[in-house]
Amino acid sequence: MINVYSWPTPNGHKVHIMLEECGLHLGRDWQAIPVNIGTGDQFKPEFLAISPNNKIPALVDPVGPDGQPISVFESGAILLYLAAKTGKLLPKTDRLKFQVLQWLMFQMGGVGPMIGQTHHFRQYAPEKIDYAIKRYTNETKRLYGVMDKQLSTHAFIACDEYSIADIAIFPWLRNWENHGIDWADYPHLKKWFDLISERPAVQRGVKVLAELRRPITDDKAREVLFGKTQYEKR
Ligand SMILES: N[C@@H](CCC(=O)N[C@@H](CS)C(=O)NCC(=O)O)C(=O)O
Repeated sequence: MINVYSWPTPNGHKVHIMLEECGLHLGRDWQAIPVNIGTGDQFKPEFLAISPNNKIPALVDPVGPDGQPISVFESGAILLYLAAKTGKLLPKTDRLKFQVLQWLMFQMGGVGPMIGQTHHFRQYAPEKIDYAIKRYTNETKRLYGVMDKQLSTHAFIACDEYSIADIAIFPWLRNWENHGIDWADYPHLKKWFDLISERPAVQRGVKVLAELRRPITDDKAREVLFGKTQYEKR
């Protein structure tokens, strides 16, 4: 049984969706172990032992590539690990594989971090800082524009095959209402978004642990995620 240490956030959803897309089923092949990032589970020594950056998701597979147990953190690395393990969702030819990898990196280095900041300054920051809201909202709109343009000539984000790049990006756009986005400006991206939303494995994946999610409004969660606890030296 693969253990996924996770929480119902975009980075957690990527892995839940990937497992289901690969034909690995929740309860049979894998289980989700909740790491409540609002109460500080991510700082427990046993979690830090597999995820030293104190972030979900992390995966522990009792049967790694050499038959020995393996743990992997960073959602992009986990998607690559599962693609290698199952032979799915990463094209075999180098040309297509690198197309997918570049869009995966685009998500990991751009879409995730930037939309994360947009969300932070629009939703969570205790003061409304106009400069930060504009800076990250504009950057988010720019990234939506890049994806819209790419999807005007490709069926999926990296190429004409569904891949781990689509799985990495999709969960980050589910919160589009909080990103200052008008879908009318991104028709190709909207079409892709609707198509991915309809996939049964995606629908199963986004439900995993969903009942545990709480809005980050209490002082404890803010302190853990954005205050003293987050920045303690460990
Ligand atoms: N680059 C990391 C980012 C992971 C990440 O930011 N996880 C968030 C939830 S989406 C988290 O665990 N936050 C807890 C914390 O910052 O203490 C990945 O893609 O896995």
